[in-house]
Amino acid sequence: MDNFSAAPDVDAVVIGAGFSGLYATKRLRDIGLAVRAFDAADGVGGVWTWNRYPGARTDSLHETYCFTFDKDLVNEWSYTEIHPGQAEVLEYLNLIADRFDLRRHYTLTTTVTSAVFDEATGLWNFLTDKGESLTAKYFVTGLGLVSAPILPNVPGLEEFEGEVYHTSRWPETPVEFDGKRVAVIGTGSSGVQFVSTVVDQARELTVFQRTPNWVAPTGNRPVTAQEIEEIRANHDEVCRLVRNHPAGWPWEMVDRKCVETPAEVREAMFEEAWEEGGFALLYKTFSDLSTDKAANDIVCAWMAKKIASIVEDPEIAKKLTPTHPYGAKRPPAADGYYQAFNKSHVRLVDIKEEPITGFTKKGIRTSQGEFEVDVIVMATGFDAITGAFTRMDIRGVGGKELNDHWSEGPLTYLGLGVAGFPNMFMVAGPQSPFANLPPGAQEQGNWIADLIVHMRENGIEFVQPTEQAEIEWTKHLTEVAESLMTRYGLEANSWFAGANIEGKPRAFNVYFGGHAAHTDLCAAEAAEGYPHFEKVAKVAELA
Ligand code: NA7
Repeated sequence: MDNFSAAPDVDAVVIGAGFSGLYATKRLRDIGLAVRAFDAADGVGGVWTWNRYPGARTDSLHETYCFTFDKDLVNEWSYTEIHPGQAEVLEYLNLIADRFDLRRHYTLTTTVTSAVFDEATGLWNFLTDKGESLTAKYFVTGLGLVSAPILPNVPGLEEFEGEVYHTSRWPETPVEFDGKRVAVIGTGSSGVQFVSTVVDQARELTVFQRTPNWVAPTGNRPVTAQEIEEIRANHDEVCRLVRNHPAGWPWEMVDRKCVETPAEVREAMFEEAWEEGGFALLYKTFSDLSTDKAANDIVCAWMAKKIASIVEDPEIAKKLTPTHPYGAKRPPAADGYYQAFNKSHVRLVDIKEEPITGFTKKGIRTSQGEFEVDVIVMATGFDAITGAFTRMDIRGVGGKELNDHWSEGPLTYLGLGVAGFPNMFMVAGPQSPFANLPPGAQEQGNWIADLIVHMRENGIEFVQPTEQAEIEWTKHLTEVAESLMTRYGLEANSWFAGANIEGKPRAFNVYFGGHAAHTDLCAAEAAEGYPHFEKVAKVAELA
């Protein structure tokens, strides 16, 4: 809905209607700004409007995959499952939009194609794909980490006569798989969730795997009434735990080393965490799995045995077993994924051995033959983190293109701002923490609103991080990623490192120092009066 058509110039433009954009819109509106917000989808919900594929659900835990700023809402709303499914998260985000009267700010089904800073006016000029242009003083992005989908770079897709879907562009009307021959390309979170969900519907299911993943079970189950009551009664404690956990999880960090623990003890702990599911194996067992390769080798050897114990054919088990460390790339979770490969109608195609060379009328051609199918599901992922930015035309001071500025990978300060792009702020943008998203979106939305209030109170018209701050942040972020298992991300085609796309700059796109450390750094930056930002009254004063 568009309430501002008579007066197109507003204080702030927000792009995105997921957790990040919705909360930023609310906060900016609450500090008195006139806000217009845009989203390409036809509804609010961000990634959850697009990723409707069967099996889509969070790996985050229900009590933390939500905002915490409104205690009444915390006491009124709860998800029904430990790992909420797509429909429920979408329902929650729609509730947020309604409850806080955010819809009136949004123009949906509209893509902002360019954002150009005009030095003459000191304003950002925006153009949309619907031909609208408007100006604003502040530009806030909530573009999402995984919003720019990619397809395999092989020819012939238009020749295929069956159905084709991308998991992130899933239709709203249900897709029937009963009795069909289904191909799935990709074994990231979307691929493994999809496979586990449709395996018993399809007549044949062929999984094309480029890189195997360590797939833990989810541990999903209904949330009990008693759990909801306890969470509400102890909500401050849940918030404290999330605030202090590197990944924004409601868990205390463990302080015990895998390499110092006897084999029987650690195996019992791995088993218990595996049963609990999701990220319990990574976060609830030992503190050195992410930092010490020797410790990581131990948990990987244990998981490899686990896969071998589930998958009956040793050759298939071997193909399904990753060679990269656990955590080098984003580990998915799904129930019954490995078990699916014991079914006679399920095939695994290792495309490192047998590359896909093209699509045909009837299916998929590899170097060794043709696979005839009725449906092709692309679970091939995204030009993650930076893609939604670099697909736009964003230009700052002096016409500087963001694409040029980021030609060797993203450069930001704290993931919040970019040198040369005054009054542009990012929520969950490149170089921000990779963690449970809603707590970070709330922290960062607050931080941006507080900075704008500070600007207003101090006669500051323009802010941007200094180039030096960007260089230091990028250096720190890289050192952190290189000190962890994420350093193996390049070999594992990790999108954390831009390595899932040929030709994309290899650079760490997210901060692995953790949600807690990042929140502390942001708080210190604000408390000290934003020392890493230039703060000026006139455009000409910007360095
Ligand atoms: P991901 O995690 O990027 O997974 C994409 C998968 O598709 C992954 O297995 C890729 O292999 C594979 N892929 C990508 N391009 C190709 C081509 N050209 N041919 C064959 N296979 C390919 O995306 P998801 O949607 O699963 O998950 C994204 C995030 O959303 C997830 O991590 C959560 O944070 C939520 P690769 O591993 O790159 O070799």
